[in-house]
Amino acid sequence: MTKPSSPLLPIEYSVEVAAAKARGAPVVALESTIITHGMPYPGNLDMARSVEAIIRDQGAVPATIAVIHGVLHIGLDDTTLEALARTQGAMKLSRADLAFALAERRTGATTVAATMIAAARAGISVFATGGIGGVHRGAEQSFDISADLDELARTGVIVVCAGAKAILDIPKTLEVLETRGVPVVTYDSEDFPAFWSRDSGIKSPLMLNSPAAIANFQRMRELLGVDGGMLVANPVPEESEIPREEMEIYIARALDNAASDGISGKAVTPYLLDNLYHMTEGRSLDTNIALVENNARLAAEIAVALAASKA
Ligand code: PSU
Ligand code: MN
Repeated sequence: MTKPSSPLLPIEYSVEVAAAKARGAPVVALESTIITHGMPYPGNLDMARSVEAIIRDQGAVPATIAVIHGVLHIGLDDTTLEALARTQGAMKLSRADLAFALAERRTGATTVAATMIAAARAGISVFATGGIGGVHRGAEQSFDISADLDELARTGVIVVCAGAKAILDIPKTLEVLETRGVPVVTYDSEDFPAFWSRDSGIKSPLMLNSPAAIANFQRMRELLGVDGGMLVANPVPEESEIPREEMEIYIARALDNAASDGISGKAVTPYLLDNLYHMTEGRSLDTNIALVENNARLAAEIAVALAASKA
């Protein structure tokens, strides 16, 4: 690990990320909530390692982001990555509490929102995840809308995901993104994907079919002075998808369980993902890993294209 780069903010770059930044090489940020709250050990560690390898194979450098004992890490070495994957009880950090974990020297994983903040602070413009948080079903009662959506509206990072998780209300999620001026670009498909399934039944607002075209769109936004993030939705590969109709049955049951167990707030998404994992006997996890790997590849290609367009 390198020395902290700021005497004030406790931020630390991995050797690999610091070197990439110094030579202007493309970097792809990765979140860590998916590791600590999204998947069980050891599948979470396998996933974290394989997405990093995929990004390197594409000629970019991975920067997994997490708070370890009060230090904001931009890039984790393998020992730290493994320790995080085994950690029980890490905080799930978003915009509201990222700084709290630093101030109180806590260990926490970053959600999409917190990873975007950290990536922007570190000068990283592309980020790969599984699925963003969004408007939950029944949000008109619960008011549960992920802070990920607000972050996409305000922070200038391209987030590559496999759509919004199908546990959410996808039409309402797209409505909020439209209201907040977040471009939603589906990669090489007309249909906005639903995480485990390639198609949500809803047309994507925008469509592009090459990393260069996505980089070019981003350049145009910058030239126009339009700030905020961009959402790139990348459908899960066909061979790994679980059909939407099948997934809906499990999701309905998982939502019933969440209601009867009185789950609310930050616990909702991890609870539902864990329920689905058990109901599908691990298939939802295999799909989740496949889609994150697919997103890591596309994010690296976009980062490479962006770096080429700036050269
Ligand atoms: N993608 C996954 N698994 C996850 C997540 C994304 O494949 O667990 C996490 C992300 O960190 C995202 C969070 O920000 O779920 C959304 O949580 P909430 O709905 O509480 O905002
Ligand atoms: Mn929420």
